Amino acid sequence: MASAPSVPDTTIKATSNPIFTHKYTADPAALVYKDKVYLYAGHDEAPAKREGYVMHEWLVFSSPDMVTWTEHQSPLKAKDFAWAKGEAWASHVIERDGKFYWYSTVEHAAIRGKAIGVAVSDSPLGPFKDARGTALITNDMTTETKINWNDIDPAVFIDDNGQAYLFWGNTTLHYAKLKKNMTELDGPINTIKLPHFTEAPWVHKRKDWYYLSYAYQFPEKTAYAMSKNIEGPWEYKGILNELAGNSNTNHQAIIDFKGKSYFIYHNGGIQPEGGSFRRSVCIDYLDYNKDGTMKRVAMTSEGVKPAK
Ligand code: FUB
Repeated sequence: MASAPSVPDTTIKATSNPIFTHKYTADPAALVYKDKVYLYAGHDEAPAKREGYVMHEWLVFSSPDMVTWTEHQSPLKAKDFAWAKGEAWASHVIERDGKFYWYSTVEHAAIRGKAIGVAVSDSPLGPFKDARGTALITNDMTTETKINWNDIDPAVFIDDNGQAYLFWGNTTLHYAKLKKNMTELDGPINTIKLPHFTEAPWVHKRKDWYYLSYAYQFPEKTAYAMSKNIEGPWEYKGILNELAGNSNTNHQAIIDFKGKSYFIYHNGGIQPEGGSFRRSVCIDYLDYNKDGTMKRVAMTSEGVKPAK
């Protein structure tokens, strides 16, 4: 692996998949804001051959065209949440009224298990700071499974009427309304049942359809469901992406940018040391059928062309 560029603000041309080869990147979440895409990723730092995640911080990259990326200074670390022990697992950043909210999975220091925190900033590039001083979701708030990593992988969606929702989970998929301040739940925690749900929910809307994509089975493929209502019922629609090479997890973000749709995911494609704990973000096009269903993603080595 090439040595890491010095950040902040190093420019990278991503002319093939994986898009970054100077460091391992996982669990992509993407935000389109004004005329740029902001790509947030976990940083896989496990040494070669080590089995198990080593993840201390998240990374942020921005691009005007999906190919030329600027890497910025890491804007958030797991330990920026004073109540967290560490472990910067999957996250999601969303904008509301000019503020940027970063929902993050971390290991709680005092309450057994994973938890979800929220950090806030005036800029998509940070600096971000803990918005609550406490976790938004802790393991003791959900009791369907005995595992302690079921409260992970936040995905936030703001519906057309302004109501925000937090989706999250491993093994069991949950959602709850968020207050307008984006930092408190606004009602009960609900459960959604989908075939072979593992983790990594992502919600998006196109025309009058809501889409809920997620990591399916283990090793993970990506599957999805559709609904006419954000609160369901959700109808399972099948596999969206096959196993991504050399990684037992997958984790997708879906965006539209400059007239095209994109599927952003990770694989273990950097050789010789890439794998399930040294993952790499990739981008391919996403296409829809006339009835609104999504075509299965064609993962490519070439990746995407500059968006105009
Ligand atoms: O990166 C750690 C965990 O692996 C994420 O939270 C899951 O989505 C899976 O990708």
